[in-house]
Amino acid sequence: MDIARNPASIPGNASLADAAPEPTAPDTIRRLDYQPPAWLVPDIALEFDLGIELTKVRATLTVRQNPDAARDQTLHLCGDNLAAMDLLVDGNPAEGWSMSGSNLLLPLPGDAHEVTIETHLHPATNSQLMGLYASNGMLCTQCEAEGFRRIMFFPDRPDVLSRYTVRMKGDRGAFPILLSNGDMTASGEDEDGTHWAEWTDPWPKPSYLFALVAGDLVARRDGFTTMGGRKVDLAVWVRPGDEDRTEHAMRSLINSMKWDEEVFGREYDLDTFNIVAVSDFNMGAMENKGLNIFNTRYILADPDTATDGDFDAVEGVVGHEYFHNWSGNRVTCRDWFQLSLKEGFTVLRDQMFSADMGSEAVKRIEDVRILRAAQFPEDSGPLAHPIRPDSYQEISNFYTATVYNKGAEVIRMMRTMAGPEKFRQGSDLYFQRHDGEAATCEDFVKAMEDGAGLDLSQFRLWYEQAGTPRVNVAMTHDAGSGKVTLEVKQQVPATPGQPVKKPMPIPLKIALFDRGTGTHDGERTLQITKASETFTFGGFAQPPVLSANRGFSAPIQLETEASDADLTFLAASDDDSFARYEALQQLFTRELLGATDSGPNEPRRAAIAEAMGAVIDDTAIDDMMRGELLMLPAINFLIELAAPADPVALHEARERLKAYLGTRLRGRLTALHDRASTVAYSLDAASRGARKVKTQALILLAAADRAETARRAEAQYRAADNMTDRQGALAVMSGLDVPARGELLADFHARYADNALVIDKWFAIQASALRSDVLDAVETLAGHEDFTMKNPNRVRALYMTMAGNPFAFHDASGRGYRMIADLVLKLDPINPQTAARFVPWLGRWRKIEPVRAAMMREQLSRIAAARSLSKDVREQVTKSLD
Ligand code: 0A1
Ligand code: ZN
Repeated sequence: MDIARNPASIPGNASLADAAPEPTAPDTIRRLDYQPPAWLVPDIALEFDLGIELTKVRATLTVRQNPDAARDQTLHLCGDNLAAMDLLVDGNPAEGWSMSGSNLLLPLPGDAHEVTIETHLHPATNSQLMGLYASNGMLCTQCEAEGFRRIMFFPDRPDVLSRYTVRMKGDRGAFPILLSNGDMTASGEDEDGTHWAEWTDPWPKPSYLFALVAGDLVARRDGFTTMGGRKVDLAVWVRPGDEDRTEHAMRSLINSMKWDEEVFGREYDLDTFNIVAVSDFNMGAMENKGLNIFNTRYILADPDTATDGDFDAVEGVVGHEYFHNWSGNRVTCRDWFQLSLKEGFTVLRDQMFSADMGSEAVKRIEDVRILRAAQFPEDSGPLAHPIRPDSYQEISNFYTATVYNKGAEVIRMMRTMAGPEKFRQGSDLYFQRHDGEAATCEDFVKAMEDGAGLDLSQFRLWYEQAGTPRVNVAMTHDAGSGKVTLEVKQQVPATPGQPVKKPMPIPLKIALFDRGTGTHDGERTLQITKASETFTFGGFAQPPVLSANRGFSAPIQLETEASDADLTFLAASDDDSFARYEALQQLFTRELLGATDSGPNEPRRAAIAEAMGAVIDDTAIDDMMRGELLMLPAINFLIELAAPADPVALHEARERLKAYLGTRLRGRLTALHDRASTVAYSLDAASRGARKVKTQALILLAAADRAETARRAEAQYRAADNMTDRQGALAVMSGLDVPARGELLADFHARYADNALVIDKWFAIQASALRSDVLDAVETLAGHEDFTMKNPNRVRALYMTMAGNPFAFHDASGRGYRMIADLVLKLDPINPQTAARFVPWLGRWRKIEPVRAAMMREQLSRIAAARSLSKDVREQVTKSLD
């Protein structure tokens, strides 16, 4: 560092002490305040002198006035926890600069300049995992959404696109591999034991897509030739020893590249595509241009250590990040309010990809289950926001199930309305119109209107209004005329800041079944646009059975007046597999919600057992679907429907129903488990399906006969040649009070002691146990030598699992709530982004019966009263208390 050129020491300039931000209330950023940037940065050259303790970064920014913005002679550069150690304009010491909070303001006299800045970073102490940080001896970056400002002063906003050249040098022994975006254009060795590499990314990109990785890594390599003939070198980089667990990730990458060409016509655009797996990561993965960085959990998979669900997650996330190359990178977001532009669309794309790689029907059910478990509670709670939010304090809090999963549902509805071919024309037009731009959700909708030929004027409400619409369909039949009338009413609930809502346009797929023949006269899509409207159909001598929201054509809460008999009919005969699943789920839900008030409904329980028996016997469905149909609704979904709920009463009703079904169907479930146990391990659907039904059978049997099922589960555990069977058996065992339980948990730990991802499972299995001592176990595990607050996967394995376990979290003593509040307070100074993700669990107090609700609120107030809180946690806690 050249002290003389450190602006902090230049008289007349603000000193670094002045740069410390004032502790003020967090500012609210508003969508409608958007202004284009006054300055653009067409080029940036970055030089890194790498070290775990100290990394020096020198940036040269070519800046020029933006002709499309109001003129401003001051260049606003964002910074976060940075000091400029050197600051030059056109090669001369900068003059008149100042700090505004942590940002740097630099007056510039002309239209175009070259600005040079040096910063010093301390990766080893960066526990937030944003910006440049150290993980297991390697260096890596995370810049979305606002991490680049922790590396370099920069207009860190997604509408400033630059061409990056990155030169990095570092110790050859510590950092043998040096990676950044784009393609490597030069490299060399120096005599002092260091080496260097230069990477050039020809595609202009926003700073959030910048990435750098340096460390001791090994690669699985492969290649892909694009439809245009470009030969792309592919590499999946992991720590030495992990390379044998990267085959599935590489296969998923190649499948994604091919699929995006075939289904969306999108081709890859560099000669290199690198993926790096890191064990300390706040989220799932990151789509940095040409250098995707992943949480190890979404890369490493082999049969011994990863479940079938883990394999699917790897495929889905590898696909998701790859698809961002177009939906996110080539066309990026103008501002962070447009996040769903890239995330909603990319989730839809990864869902379609996974459906094409496996079973479309099963994938749809899984996706709806996730939506209901994660997004519906968000949409009806204090943190509800539209898929395109109007304001935020901390953008990290808006990487939500609403922006991602509901965002995908909204685009899926456009696809349903347009049909696949027209939808493709719309997406082609979107990519063609906006390639190289930072676009808005409105741009996407307009391209869909123009390209797919849709009128989306009312549909734009899906971007504006939060809340899950409630739709009620009442059917009447007139025997004389043979007419069926559907009266459809909708209501969108009030959400924070949106007390009054307009009716939404809803594409509702329906079919009217003839009870006698078990068939229907064709599926129809009703276009609902009003608060109340009727639809009439002729030709029905008998009242038909209504099958509605088939394929979950709209993300709504549907209420119908279907009788138990209608639901039993649909559960047995509907030709739409989602609707069949849904009919069974509704029967379960009715029974479980009713049972907490008036005890079990005998005829309904018997009907459910019969329907489940039919599912077990049905040779027309495969085991993957069978496993899905045998699953009872999650408690967290039931809480939504029962609000205000007594979660433990719901849990008990659910256990009683499981015990009833396990007893009534014991013979068939045992036979199913026996039959499935003979199927050899492979990754094909039949073998995966067999493993799925095995675990579902054990879950139901365990509620009926603990001792016998414990023997069966122990045998499955001991005989297992794969993680799906082993984890499934152990999860069942861990809920039982049998001597083998402790032994198997110890065996599992010893067997996988050096595999962090499997040790995460060991923590999670224990935190998910439906046992009265589960909170004691969580407390003990928090003191275990393998537990650390520094690793988000480990924290989530223990505490996110506990928060999602209603039996633990909603313990009548309030201890579960206290433990989550303690965690938030302890984690916040270490990793605010991850800490903030625990707050919404406490924020659901309005859904819970008053005694527990008061205790949940009390814990929120306790967090709110803490002397210093991050912006992340502060925003979530304040909103949750309102
Ligand atoms: N764009 C990524 C998600 C992501 C967002 C923020 C992060 O910061 C820690 C990391 C990843 C995706 O959708 O995959
Ligand atoms: Zn994404």
